[in-house]
Amino acid sequence: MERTLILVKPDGVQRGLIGEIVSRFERRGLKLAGMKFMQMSRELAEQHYGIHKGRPFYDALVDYITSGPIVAMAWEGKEAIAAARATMGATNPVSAAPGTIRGDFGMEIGRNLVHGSDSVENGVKEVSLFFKEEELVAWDRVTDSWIRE
Ligand code: D4T
Repeated sequence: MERTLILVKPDGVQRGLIGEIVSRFERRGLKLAGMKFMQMSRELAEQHYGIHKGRPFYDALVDYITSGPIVAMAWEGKEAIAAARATMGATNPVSAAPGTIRGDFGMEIGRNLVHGSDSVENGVKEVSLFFKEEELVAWDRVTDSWIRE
């Protein structure tokens, strides 16, 4: 069972797309384990995007992600990382397929609406950066046998 950290970034919140974005993951069949509405501090943003430090877009990326509130979520399930990334679409929304979140709502790489963890290891790391273990909920979903074999 994998976990992925999904963020509705500040542009998604400001544009009134929280419900739309959450519903894409929900309807797909991923299972919600944690959710919070918050504003990222610069310190958290620098930890979260530490891997990009030194790249030309880094400062703009940290400014953007800290510029307004976000929704942080932990979604889980078998192959949650790949399923979530397919639901989000390519990093640059102009190249993202129609039907994906970025392909339906985005026009700029620096305003790409959502974040999703890119590997199982990063899923574990990123979820623990945003959530304490006791903030994550283990629950039985009555529809699971209709979603999973
Ligand atoms: P995130 O991390 O936001 O889910 O995006 P991706 O996983 O799809 O893409 P990434 O790590 O390669 O990039 C992180 C973040 O930086 C922005 N970015 C990226 C940018 O503004 N300009 C760029 O040239 C690149 C490569 C977009 C996503």
